[in-house]
Amino acid sequence: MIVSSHSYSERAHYCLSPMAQNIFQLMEDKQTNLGLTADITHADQLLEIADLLGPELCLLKTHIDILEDFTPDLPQQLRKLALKHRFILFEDRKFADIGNTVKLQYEGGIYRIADWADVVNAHTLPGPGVIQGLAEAGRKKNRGLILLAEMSSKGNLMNAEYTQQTLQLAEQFADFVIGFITQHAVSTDPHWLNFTPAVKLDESNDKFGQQYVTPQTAVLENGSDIIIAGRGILQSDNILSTARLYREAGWESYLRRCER
Ligand code: S5P
Repeated sequence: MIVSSHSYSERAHYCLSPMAQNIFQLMEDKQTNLGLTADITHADQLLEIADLLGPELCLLKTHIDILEDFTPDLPQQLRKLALKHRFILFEDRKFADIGNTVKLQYEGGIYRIADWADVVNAHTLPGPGVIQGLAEAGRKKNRGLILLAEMSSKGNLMNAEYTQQTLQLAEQFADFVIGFITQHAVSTDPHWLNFTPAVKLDESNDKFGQQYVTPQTAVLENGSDIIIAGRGILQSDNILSTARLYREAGWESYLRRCER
């Protein structure tokens, strides 16, 4: 796959989705392509980290359902921080059901995800209905959807054909789908955002088969646009200085890619 050497702001012009446009522009303006996966189980700690690391990030990825002490006002506090530091809120919900069900899960329940998450993600296994259901709730709020095209976990079942079929589904909903969770750029089309989780400065695995790549490999070799790091930052001694290292590594790699 030939990786796009266009700048993020150039790529913003190709987007049909206002959310994708916004993310490309935000990255260029703020000079960061770093996302943080905030797999944190207590609200006060989540808010504290979001406030501390917010200036370094283009995106904060949450798993809202792992919080031990969720309260309905928490999402609004996260939104305030997202506004203060200018980052995108991505709820990593991985919807994977029929359209009617995912719409209910997206809009309702105790989390009311559609009210606060700028972007969410979904598996394409159920077919186009999962996207249609989410789009019915998300389009009117100008939200964006990311499709899982490749996963980082060892032994996952997403083969090359699945990834290509996911791209084809995305193309049918290009005003709402903004890109992919993927380990490699899925298309040469410049408007798709490639989000890569499982990024770590030292390549390693965890005991459950998580497989990490470095920021350099992700951006320069694999064509990632947004690197998303979690434990690599959160388990370090000084999370702010570590986040800055990740930010630098991601941004340098992007600049080098643009020079190609
Ligand atoms: O393929 C994937 C897709 C996702 S969204 N592999 C992943 O690890 N993720 C998510 O990224 C996962 O749910 C977790 O929130 C994060 C990885 O965290 P880390 O601590 O291993 O960096």
